[in-house]
Amino acid sequence: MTTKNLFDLTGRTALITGSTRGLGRAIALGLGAAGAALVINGRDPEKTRAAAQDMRDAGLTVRAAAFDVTDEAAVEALFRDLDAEGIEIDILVNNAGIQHRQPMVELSLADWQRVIDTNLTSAFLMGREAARRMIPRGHGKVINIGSLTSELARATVIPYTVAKGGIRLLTKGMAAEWTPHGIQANAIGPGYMLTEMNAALTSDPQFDAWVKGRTPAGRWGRPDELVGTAVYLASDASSYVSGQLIFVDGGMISVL
Ligand code: GCO
Repeated sequence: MTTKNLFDLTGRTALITGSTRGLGRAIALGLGAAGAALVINGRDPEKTRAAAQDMRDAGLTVRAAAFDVTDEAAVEALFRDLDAEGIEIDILVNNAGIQHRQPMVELSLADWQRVIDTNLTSAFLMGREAARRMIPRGHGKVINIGSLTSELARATVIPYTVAKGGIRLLTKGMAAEWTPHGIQANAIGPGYMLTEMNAALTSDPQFDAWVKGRTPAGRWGRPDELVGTAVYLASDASSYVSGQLIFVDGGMISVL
């Protein structure tokens, strides 16, 4: 196999949760450009349909899948539908996530649970269904989207921090149980990226200055800067890599 082919995803199908916008959309476009057929997801049917059409207009093979990744029955139904359509998921990217910025002493249980369910439990629900099908096939890729907060806490985003910390260990758990079956489970830890979710931060001059000062690269990251790592972890190039969390953060996690 040539080095170029190592990263070729032709003939593979990737399901990316939360891929109508932001990091998920960028990762989906990147995996598609590497040859993968795509199943893209969002909660809103119209936004998911529109995003899928945009990607088709760009020449990609795309199936829209609008469902709530926190709803166990909806996740199970989605995979049953894919089974019925003969669509086998080779690559699962657990990207769906929300943010909620509030000090813990003011935080409601409902908001805590909502963040944990969306950012962590969904990865379990999606991973379980995908692995049930990957294990008999003897191969598969799971890529979970973590965060700098998979390692370090930031005040006012503790449910997110806890969920992303859980993603780090869930990834190791998936590796422990599924690598023996030919599946590699890894995670990507994005740094401070230019996304809608971070709009309140990028528009705050003080926070913007902090990110630029705290990051060796001296800037926010672009969503497309995750694509190389995503293609690597989705491809044969990472066939002996499992349980890892790779930070794509301009060096932020590595410096004081
Ligand atoms: C925040 C941000 C972060 C980033 C990212 C950093 O409020 O601190 O939303 O959580 O999005 O997760 O890695």
